Amino acid sequence: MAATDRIRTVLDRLEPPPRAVDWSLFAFVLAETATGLVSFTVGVPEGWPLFWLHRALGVGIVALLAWKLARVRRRLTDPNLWRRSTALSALTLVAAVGALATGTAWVFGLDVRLSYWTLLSVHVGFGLALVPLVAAHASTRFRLPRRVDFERRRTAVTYFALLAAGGATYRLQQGVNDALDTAGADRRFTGSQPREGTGNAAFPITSWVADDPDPIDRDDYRLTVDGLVNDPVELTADELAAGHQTEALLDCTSGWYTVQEWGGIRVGDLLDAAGGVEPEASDGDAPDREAAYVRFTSVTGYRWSLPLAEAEDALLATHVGGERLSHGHGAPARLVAPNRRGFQWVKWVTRVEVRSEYDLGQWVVTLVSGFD
Ligand SMILES: Nc1nc2c(c(=O)[nH]1)N[C@H]1C(S)=C(S)[C@@H](COP(=O)(O)O)O[C@H]1N2
Ligand SMILES: [Mo]
Repeated sequence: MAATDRIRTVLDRLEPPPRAVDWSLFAFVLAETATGLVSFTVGVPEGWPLFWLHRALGVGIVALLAWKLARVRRRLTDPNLWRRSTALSALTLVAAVGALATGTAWVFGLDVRLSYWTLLSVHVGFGLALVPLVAAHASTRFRLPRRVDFERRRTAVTYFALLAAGGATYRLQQGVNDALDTAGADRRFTGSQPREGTGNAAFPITSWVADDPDPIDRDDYRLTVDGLVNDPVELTADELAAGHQTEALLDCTSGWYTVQEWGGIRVGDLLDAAGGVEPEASDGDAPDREAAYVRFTSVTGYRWSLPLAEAEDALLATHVGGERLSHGHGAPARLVAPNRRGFQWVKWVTRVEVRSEYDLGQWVVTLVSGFD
């Protein structure tokens, strides 16, 4: 028996009931969206299972989609069966295939770039478009899931097999990358591809949505350090170029990473320059505001906070690879936050503020800053 026939037999045997396939597709797409979005916030290697789950679910979707298409094919190919909702179905299919194809191509190291848009950004675009499309598509043919569709033991086996096959496929794929030495072989656990070299020119300038300020005049520039510190100060660009060096890896969610030697001032030293963090009240009355976070705000309003201890070890960088930071990379000063994803490395920092509260608003501000 040919290999493809064998795969087909296994697939036929595992095929869940139609309604289970439909609802599973819905659930898998939601799970892909969740794992995909959450993965954007993960920069430490211990987070790898999340990325694997995302890939395994993707392979699962391929199988589910194959079953589904085998069943409904004629509704798409036979004009007599076309309904109003057929266009929506076709669009949903396009988005699904687009997301799967770009995700797969990315894993193999295909590196097509449109300015700073990588194939991974296109993958994210298809994925985000898919959510409302799948929801609308499901509502045109809404049928509640029934217990019987999911009750058979074989269905449970199917899902286990789908995820296992997903993981195995991905493992196999890594072997192919290594053997053929594709660009995909150098990817980090986050999926990001390397950008080699040192200094400003070695890596792309990436702004998260619309942040694009005018260059900051170095002589006029002042960094404000305030909030829960003893003596708020303003520092010049020269005062920030304190010569503290640290090697750190910048990993952008659009799919690239670079390792650079960054120079500047340790944030702990910066806070010392502002008289240190306000001490807890030692007398009877408990402090109502206890220093817990440090917030870094850009001239554009873009901002991110780090927990105090982590922030103290972070760097406010004025230099990269021995060169003064270029405007695009955040001159006069940008945050270097090791183990955090690139979008948290605030550029053009003009204010460093010690705060007591977590800043929920930063999640929105990073998306909308720069829009007038
Ligand atoms: N103020 C501001 N800082 C920002 C951004 C932004 O849009 N505005 N983009 C972030 C993103 S998404 C990344 S990956 C890094 C990229 O840094 P680079 O442009 O120096 O490569 O900066 C981060 N800092
Ligand atoms: Mo990024």
